[in-house]
Amino acid sequence: MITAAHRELTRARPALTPAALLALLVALAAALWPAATPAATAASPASPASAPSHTTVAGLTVQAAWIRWLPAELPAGGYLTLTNRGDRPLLLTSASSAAYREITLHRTVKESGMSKMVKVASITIPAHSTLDFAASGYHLMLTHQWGAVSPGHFVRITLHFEGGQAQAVDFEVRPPNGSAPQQNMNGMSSMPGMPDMPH
Ligand SMILES: [Cu+2]
Repeated sequence: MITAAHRELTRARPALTPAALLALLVALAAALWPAATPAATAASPASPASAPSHTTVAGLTVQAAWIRWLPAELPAGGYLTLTNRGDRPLLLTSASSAAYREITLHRTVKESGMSKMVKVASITIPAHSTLDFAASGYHLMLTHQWGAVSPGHFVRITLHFEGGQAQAVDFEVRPPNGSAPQQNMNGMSSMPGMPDMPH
């Protein structure tokens, strides 16, 4: 059909100018693009915020980074322990990954005896202190998974701190029960009901 149209055009205008040819090619590309889009999206690690950054933040130590994976592409929770050996507080302001389209900083709070998750703008790790996300009620809420993420994999997430510093962290993906030697209990108590929670 495209070939026929092209022939038609060629016949109608024997003197097809380079400009007209270019316009035709652009139109052709546009017509073909939608079909190519899903595959391109699935394979593409490019999200505006996920430019790989392997910078390390001075004085920061990362331990026990893991993700509670849930089936059916339900939102997953990311947990880790951050130690700030520096003299200034570190302010975690966002996180990004090629594996998830959206990552938000969440805290589980109790309200009228019910626990619910609230979005927080930042998480502070005071100078010379350790913050265990699970124990403190924090988690990274990972939504809109891109591509294959399943238990046994590692997912790289970049933590962005105030002042432009970034730290890439590899999170171990674990099954819904956590199977986590240390974080299991805390993680379990902070996540039930998660899929029903409004965001
Ligand atoms: Cu959450």
